[in-house]
Amino acid sequence: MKHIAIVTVLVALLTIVTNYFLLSVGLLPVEASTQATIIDKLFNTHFFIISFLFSLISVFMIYSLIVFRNKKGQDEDGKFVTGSTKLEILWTIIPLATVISFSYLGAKSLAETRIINPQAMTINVTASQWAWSFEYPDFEITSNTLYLPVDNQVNLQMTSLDVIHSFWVPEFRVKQDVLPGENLVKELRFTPSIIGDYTLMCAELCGGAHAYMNSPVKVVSEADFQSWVDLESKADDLNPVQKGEKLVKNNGCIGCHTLDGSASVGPTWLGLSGSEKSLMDGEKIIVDDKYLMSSILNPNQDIVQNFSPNIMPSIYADLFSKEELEDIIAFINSLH
Ligand code: HEC
Ligand SMILES: [Cu+2]
Repeated sequence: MKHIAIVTVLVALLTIVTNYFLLSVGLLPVEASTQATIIDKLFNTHFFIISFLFSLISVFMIYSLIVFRNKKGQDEDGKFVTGSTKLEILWTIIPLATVISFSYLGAKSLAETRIINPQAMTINVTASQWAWSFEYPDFEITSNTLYLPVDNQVNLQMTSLDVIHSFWVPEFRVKQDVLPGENLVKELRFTPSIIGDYTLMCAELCGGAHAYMNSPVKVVSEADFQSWVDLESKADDLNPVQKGEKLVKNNGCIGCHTLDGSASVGPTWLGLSGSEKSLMDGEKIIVDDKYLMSSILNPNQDIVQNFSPNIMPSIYADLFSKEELEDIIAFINSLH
């Protein structure tokens, strides 16, 4: 009985210490959505159970190793113990009850994170290799930064143009795979609760530049959101270069092309126009508007040396109007 009392005290102490360590080591980033609070409650319960099980096993093991060691000169066989029905019933019922209560807690929390607010703002999210684009149908705005008004539920309607991607902002805790296919729209709802800058990451390995498939997320006050909407809605007054810049940033080109001369999946656009380029078939050309236009419309026609064919999507002929293509080319021409 003395041993059981000592072990119980040791298990309790080690559980508290381990749990304190797990909570203070900063495993989870800040809780920045109402859903995060619900999910972290689950996480914290798990941390506690993990600490308890860890302590239970290691204390029993180490205590037995030390206290019940063979004394010097003691070499007879140990006591022979057959099964204990009492113990076996106990260690079946306790884990079973634990697992069942967790499934209840899990289902309840999942339902809580999915409560629908009919006033939620809808945003259409499009993922592609390797960029995110956000369309706000209420305001006719398309952006490559996800702007969210604080304390308002958003309803993301998400689809992919190519492969499976996954929407994940660690601070919001919720995550949703984004699937390709005409009618495969995936929904994700959450309510950001802390004003600040976050990063959206793709959480599904989706090809060469997957690791760079990040987008800024800005949670702002209601007033700041309104002024952003007003500013973006004036986009019609932009000149062609500014329009082109918006188009390339909103349509994923920057996932593969850089604007600062550094290498990426595709050639950089800095100093592109007017430069001499070697193509894969050995031909040399001077980059002009005509070449740029055909590079965007038929990416597999002229392949730039040292770059791979069949990487740049052939979807832009359908995606852009002639005017938009000219804006894009004006923007590329402005990069010197
Ligand atoms: C998935 C990656 C990817 C995306 C997205 C992409 N490109 Fe490309 N792009 C490439 C690659 C790789 C090349 C080089 C091979 C070739 O010539 O097709 C290229 C070549 C080009 C060239 C010729 C460049 C040169 O140096 O001669 C232009 C212009 C271009 N892309 C424009 C665009 C525009 C505009 C968009 C967005 C509307 C875009 N690309 C989106 C990968 C991409
Ligand atoms: Cu991705």
